[in-house]
Amino acid sequence: MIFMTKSTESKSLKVILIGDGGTGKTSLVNRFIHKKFSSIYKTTIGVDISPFNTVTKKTKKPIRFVLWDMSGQTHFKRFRSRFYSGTSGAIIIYDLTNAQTYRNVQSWLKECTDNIRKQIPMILLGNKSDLTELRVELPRSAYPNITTIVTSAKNGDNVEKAFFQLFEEITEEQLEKGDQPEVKTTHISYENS
Ligand SMILES: Nc1nc2c(ncn2[C@@H]2O[C@H](COP(=O)(O)OP(=O)(O)O)[C@@H](O)[C@H]2O)c(=O)[nH]1
Ligand SMILES: [Mg+2]
Repeated sequence: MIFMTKSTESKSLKVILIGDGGTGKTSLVNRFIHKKFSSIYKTTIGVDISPFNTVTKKTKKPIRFVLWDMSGQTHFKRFRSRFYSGTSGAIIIYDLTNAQTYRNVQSWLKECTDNIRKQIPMILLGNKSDLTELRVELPRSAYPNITTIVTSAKNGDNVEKAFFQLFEEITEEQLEKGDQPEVKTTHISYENS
């Protein structure tokens, strides 16, 4: 389902899901929101936006989170900067059976810092833990500064735990403000000649 949230609506917090195509971003959102799983692989075109209301321990009142699930195949730069704009938290996903998706976490992290330019809560998910036979050896703690959780969108292992781990890391200040639309400013400097 694709629809837009208007900035005039009540405060909401944007959480993005990023990572290589095929790692399970769409499946994780499906598991978390609809409690189901499908093995039919549909490439996400553009972005799927799923609003979700929950109460966090910090706020004790309902908060509206909006999950943004982007296609890994979307290469347009302008689209991407809009995708990242106003993000309060990020979930980065790799596939436990595919070492390249783990190495690529590095470039996803870089894309985040390049586009967001402020510290936001982030979490790293190693997905497809149900495929124990296919799991590959990965360099441990390649990303030491980010909490890593092993999940399965297929059987649901750790999925709720992972999303809530991130929701709880959202700060009071972020909750207070909600999404802040990006303000574009032009800097003009004058030089004395
Ligand atoms: N076995 C298994 N397959 C998964 C899991 N998560 C996703 N998949 C499968 O991996 C493929 C890609 O998943 P998808 O959610 O579309 O990935 P996305 O491109 O990152 O959105 C699909 O065939 C899914 O059914 C999982 O936890 N376990
Ligand atoms: Mg997808």
